[in-house]
Formats: sequence, structure tokens, C-alpha cells
Amino acid sequence: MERTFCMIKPEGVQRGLIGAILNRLENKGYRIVALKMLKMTREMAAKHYAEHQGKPFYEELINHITSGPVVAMVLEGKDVITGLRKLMGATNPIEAEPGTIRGDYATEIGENVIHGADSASSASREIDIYFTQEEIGE
Ligand code: IDP
Ligand code: MG
Repeated sequence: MERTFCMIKPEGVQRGLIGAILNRLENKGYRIVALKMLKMTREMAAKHYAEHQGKPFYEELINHITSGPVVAMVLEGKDVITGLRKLMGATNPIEAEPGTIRGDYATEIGENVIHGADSASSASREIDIYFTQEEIGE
């Protein structure tokens, strides 16, 4: 079984989409191993989005992701890293297919409601930013 890191972004929480998104993840067959709501600090955000530092949208990204509470979780399932990315849809909601989470719930690239780790190394790196070993049952 594979594990990944997933997050409902501030706009998803603010728009009341927590239940709808969790429902889709569980319906797919993924198990929620750990779950918490928190407001990210700028330090956490910089760590999380380190790969984007220096890009034109970086400041906006950090300001936005720290603007309100997010829901962070660890998901477990068969091929969950790739599977979650497919379920999320493309980064830009205009390119995300209907039926995907971003395709169904978003119109703005900066407010695309959900984050999912893009590789096994990102998944373990990101899980460590948000959860202790005890919180994920290890
Ligand atoms: P991902 O979330 O699909 O992995 P990344 O390229 O890792 O996409 O970008 C991280 C987040 O930064 C995106 O989800 C999106 O919210 C935001 N972002 C990416 N590119 C742009 C852009 O060109 N303008 C504004 N925001 C962007
Ligand atoms: Mg990414």
C-alpha cells in the first residue's frame, strides 16, 4: 500500500467543500490515515512550496495558502500518488477534465481547491511537514 499527502486549500475550506472532497477521496477507495485542520505559517508554506521559490506566482501562492485554515491529510491506497493526481485533475482548472475535483469545483489556477503530492519523495517530504510519526500511526 502506498501513502501520499493531500490538502484541501483555504478556498476549499472557506467554500464548504471539505465534506464533498473527502467523500470523493473515500469513495475512490482511499483510506484517510491522518487528518487535521490547521492554519499554515509562512515557514511551513515556504517549506512546502520550496520548489516554486523565485517564480512569478510564488508570493501570491504563499500569501494565499496561509490566508485561512487548510485540511491536511495522509491518504493510503493502491497507487494513491498517481491516482490522487488523476482524481484532482490538471493544475489549471480550465484544463482539468469535468469529473475531476479541480474540473468540477474550480475556475482559477490560484484557487484550485486541492493539493496532492506529485511523487513518492514529495509525499514523504510533505507528510513530515504536517504530521509526526505518532499522528500517522507509526
Ligand atoms: P500542482 O498543485 O498541480 O502540483 P504546481 O505546479 O506544483 O501545481 O503549483 C503549485 C500551486 O501553485 C498550484 O496548485 C497553483 O495553485 C499555484 N500555481 C501554479 N502555477 C501558477 C500560475 O502560473 N499562477 C498562479 N498560481 C499558480
Ligand atoms: Mg505541485
